[in-house]
Amino acid sequence: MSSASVEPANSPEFVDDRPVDDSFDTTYKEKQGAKPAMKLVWRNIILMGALHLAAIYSFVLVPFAKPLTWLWAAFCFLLSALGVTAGAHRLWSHRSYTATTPLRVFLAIANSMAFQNHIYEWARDHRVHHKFSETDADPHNATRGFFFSHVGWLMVRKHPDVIEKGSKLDLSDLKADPVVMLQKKYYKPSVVLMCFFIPTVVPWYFWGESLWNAYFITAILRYTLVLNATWLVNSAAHMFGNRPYDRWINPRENRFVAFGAIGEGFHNYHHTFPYDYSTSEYGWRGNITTCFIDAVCWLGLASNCKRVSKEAILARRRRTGDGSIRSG
Ligand code: ST9
Ligand code: ZN
Ligand code: ZN
Repeated sequence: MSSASVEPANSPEFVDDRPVDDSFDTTYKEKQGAKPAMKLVWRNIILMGALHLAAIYSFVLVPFAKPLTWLWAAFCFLLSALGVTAGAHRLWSHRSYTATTPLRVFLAIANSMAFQNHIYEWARDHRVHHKFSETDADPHNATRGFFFSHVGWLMVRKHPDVIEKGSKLDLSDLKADPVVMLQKKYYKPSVVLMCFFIPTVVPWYFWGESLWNAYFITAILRYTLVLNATWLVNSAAHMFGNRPYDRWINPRENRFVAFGAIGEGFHNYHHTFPYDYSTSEYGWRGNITTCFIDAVCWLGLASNCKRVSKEAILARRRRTGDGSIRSG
């Protein structure tokens, strides 16, 4: 595996030789005066409500399903989670490592299984989240409360500043990636196939599971669990936990979230060093996504993993951390 150590102090993030537009912008100031009224999107409220009711019903079916169906659901969880963590997040939003075309195709397919908006939209919203974190221009601004940052932001029209600031981001690297653009073009059919059809049909065809159980457990329940594990990064990991790297920002280290989100809950570290491919100081510990990226590097499918040096982490902890990590 090839890896590159990056110094954190004011270091720009690079796509090859160009910066990635995901660093916190200290110059942005929220507009003075009354905030625009919240506009509810009833279609999303109803669909999200129905999805969660169906997920609760799916729990009841779990004991009646075959053990192979449970394993398949766990596998689909992992695959769709990797499409978000190793794909949309660490590769496409932050360019924290480089991936070959076969790996990018795999991650884009896995990402469609997660059905969390296409990669282009996900990465654009995520860059604007890092750049304008906890302000009006942050799509899931956690200062608007747990519910808003968890799921509420998907049920209302965006604050105009999100769109205004987002439209000024440099997304040329995403536009230049044919895999990202192809997934964008065929997003709807790819979601029907990967998020719903394949998860449902495989248990029915290969081990005789009922289509009913397969649909509710491996499509609906698995999808809802991946969504909530992801959303907890925006809500819980912006509110609960320590801030060993930067006590002046909201994002926290939250091991519970890291477990559910296969390594993405070390959020104080991640907002301090967004270009680190591991999103954590601790490598493989609690971080299936880092294990995956290291494995694909070993296979020759990825390279150029950016990592912050131990010395730089220590210096940053001493300079801006909350002192919650004492050793080292
Ligand atoms: C979902 C996404 O769940 C989850 C993302 C989570 C992120 C987590 C990050 C944490 C770190 C990583 C951890 C990973 C952990 C994974 C663990 C796995 C186990 N800039 O959008 P519209 C433009 S999705 C620039 O309609 P409204 C836009 O292009 C779930 N431009 O805004 C468009 O322009 P045009 C499924 C922007 O009307 C126009 O504005 N999906 C930006 O305000 C209007 O766009 C859903 O539930 C921007 N940032 O509606 C709902 N944003 O017209 C999907 C927008 O020219 N979303 N524009 O094309 C929606 O229905 C709507 O977006 C809305 C807002 C109702 C939320
Ligand atoms: Zn965040
Ligand atoms: Zn990020």
